[in-house]
Amino acid sequence: MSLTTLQSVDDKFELYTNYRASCSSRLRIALNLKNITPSYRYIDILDDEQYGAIYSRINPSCSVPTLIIASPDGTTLKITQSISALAYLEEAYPGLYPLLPKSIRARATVRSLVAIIACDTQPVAKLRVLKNIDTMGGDSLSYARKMIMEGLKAYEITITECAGKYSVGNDLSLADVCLVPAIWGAEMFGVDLEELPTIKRVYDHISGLPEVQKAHWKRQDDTPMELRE
Ligand SMILES: N[C@@H](CCC(=O)N[C@@H](CS)C(=O)NCC(=O)O)C(=O)O
Repeated sequence: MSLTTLQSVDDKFELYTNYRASCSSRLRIALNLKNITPSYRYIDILDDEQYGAIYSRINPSCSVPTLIIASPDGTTLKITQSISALAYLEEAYPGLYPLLPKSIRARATVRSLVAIIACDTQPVAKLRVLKNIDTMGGDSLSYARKMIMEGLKAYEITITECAGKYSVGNDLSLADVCLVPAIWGAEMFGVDLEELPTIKRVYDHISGLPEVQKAHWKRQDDTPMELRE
């Protein structure tokens, strides 16, 4: 048995999450693909629990997710950023459903796509930004739709060159892990995906995977009953 397999069996994972948070969904999908089952801790971001005394000490950015890994030697690692957590999982358990391609050129493309979602799109349309726009009397819904569409268009143009079954070639990668929750968010805001044919084709393919279905925001233990599927 390889060391990586042993690590995956022996480490204990705790994921602070929220059903509708796309950044948490990235981790739920990646952990499902790697067949790692964490203990879930639910943070109600609609009720500002992320700013509460307890959680703000766990994650000083007052956001989800937070991934905590406890190893059998008694050491604990806390990761407070989703992309850092995804990178850690790739590096610590390379044998478990690799989500980075072998080619360093393809890896660069995957990382560009991850950044389009995680740096250029989600941060400008996150809950606290939209709440501030509302407070200032703006139209947060139109703003969110516009920013999400701009980000997804950049993703669409980029993958037109490199998509196969998935965003980059025929292997599922971290780009897809970030794309899927972005599409769930886009759907919540009523963004029309018909303008994004390559994304739609890739998304339709990925969304059928059982690991992705299980991570869907409508199927989490903290999903309100009226929104569950
Ligand atoms: N860069 C952070 C962003 C985390 C983030 O923005 N999380 C959102 C949910 S997707 C959140 O907690 N929002 C609560 C808020 O905006 O107050 C990461 O990738 O982990």
